[in-house]
Amino acid sequence: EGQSMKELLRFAVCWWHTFRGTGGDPFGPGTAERPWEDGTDSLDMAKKRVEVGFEFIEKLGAPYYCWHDRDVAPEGANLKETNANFDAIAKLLKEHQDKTGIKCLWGTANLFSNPRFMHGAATSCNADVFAYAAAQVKKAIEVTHELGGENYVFWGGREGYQNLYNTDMGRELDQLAKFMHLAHEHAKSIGFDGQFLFEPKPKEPTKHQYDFDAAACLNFIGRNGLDGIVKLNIETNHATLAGHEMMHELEYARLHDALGSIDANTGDLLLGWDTDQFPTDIYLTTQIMLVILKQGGLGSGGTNFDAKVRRESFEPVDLFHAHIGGMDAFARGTKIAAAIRKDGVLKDFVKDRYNSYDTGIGAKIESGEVGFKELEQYMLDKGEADKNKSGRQEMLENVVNWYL
Ligand code: GLO
Ligand code: NI
Ligand code: NI
Ligand code: NI
Repeated sequence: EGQSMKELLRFAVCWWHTFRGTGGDPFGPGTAERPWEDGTDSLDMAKKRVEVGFEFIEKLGAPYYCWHDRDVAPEGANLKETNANFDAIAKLLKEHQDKTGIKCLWGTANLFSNPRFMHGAATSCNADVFAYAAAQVKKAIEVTHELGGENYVFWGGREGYQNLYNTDMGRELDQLAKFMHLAHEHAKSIGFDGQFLFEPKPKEPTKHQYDFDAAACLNFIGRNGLDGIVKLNIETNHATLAGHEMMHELEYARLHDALGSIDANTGDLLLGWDTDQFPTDIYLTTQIMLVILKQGGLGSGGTNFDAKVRRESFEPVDLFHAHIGGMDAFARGTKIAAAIRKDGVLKDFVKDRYNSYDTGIGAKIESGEVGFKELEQYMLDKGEADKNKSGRQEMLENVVNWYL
């Protein structure tokens, strides 16, 4: 549809799973063989990972990468040291970007791992923690800007609560809104015009996440004057944890002009948590691409593989196979989605399904010229609603034709 697949998909490799993933889970330590790792979180190790990481992304041929501050650079003894570590790594990342042409799709701050965030970050009951989170996000936005990042993500890992008896929800929501406005002000002041993105996710880690799903985020955005300032980064496994299909979340975001980017992965039907598996299901990628093509692409967003190899996949080469499989599934899904759009059957069917709004009482509802009184009179005169307007038979025939 006028865009090359590369321009459209804008694949990104995520730093955290790909280069920091160990295969550890709550029941046991890491299993992954990562020959370059020395088992420390030192600055030297972080530098080594930049070499390995860029070699990997370049060999894979992915145009973008994404990071959290703490997966690229280690935390120091205090904020000053932490920022100095980050600066040293940012310089190295920039050199590698310039050398390879690989670009930063987005940066973000990890406001969920350190114990200081146990009661939240922006929504913490402790003002010192709010200040720390602000300082951390300030720095992460600045580094994203230095690296030419095209977006900046906020996944509110600890922005939620467990129990309302000890939580002032109204106050926490206001704090989060204040935090977002301060972040926006700072971004403007340094000339960073990358898109801010919320990443909705329910249940993990807090019971009641304020950013539960696209609808919850959009309500928060609209209510707090953040329209357009914050769009959404939609992740498949988060959609399914919220009880939605990925396609629903994407379309809901798109209709609100808020579909910014995607975290491409998939969940597991039988496992109830965010398993972050690589997407290989062509039906899933077709659905995703139907919405993305309808929007005409993701703009500054992209397709970030927020995905990890299984605990049993311990050899480094598995990281290549996994990404290639994901890219292939998206390429095939794109072709199928483009073909579905080109033959127009689905579009015509949907149009046909609502055609009772083209004339008669439907047209009057559309134009707003009737109220409840007139609608009641219409039904009183008519007696019974005509239910057979769905074009269901033609739809079934067309679906059968596609599968044949
Ligand atoms: C966790 C999220 C996470 C985000 C990233 C941005 O479930 O998917 O990986 O994508 O942390 O903060
Ligand atoms: Ni994610
Ligand atoms: Ni996730
Ligand atoms: Ni994730």
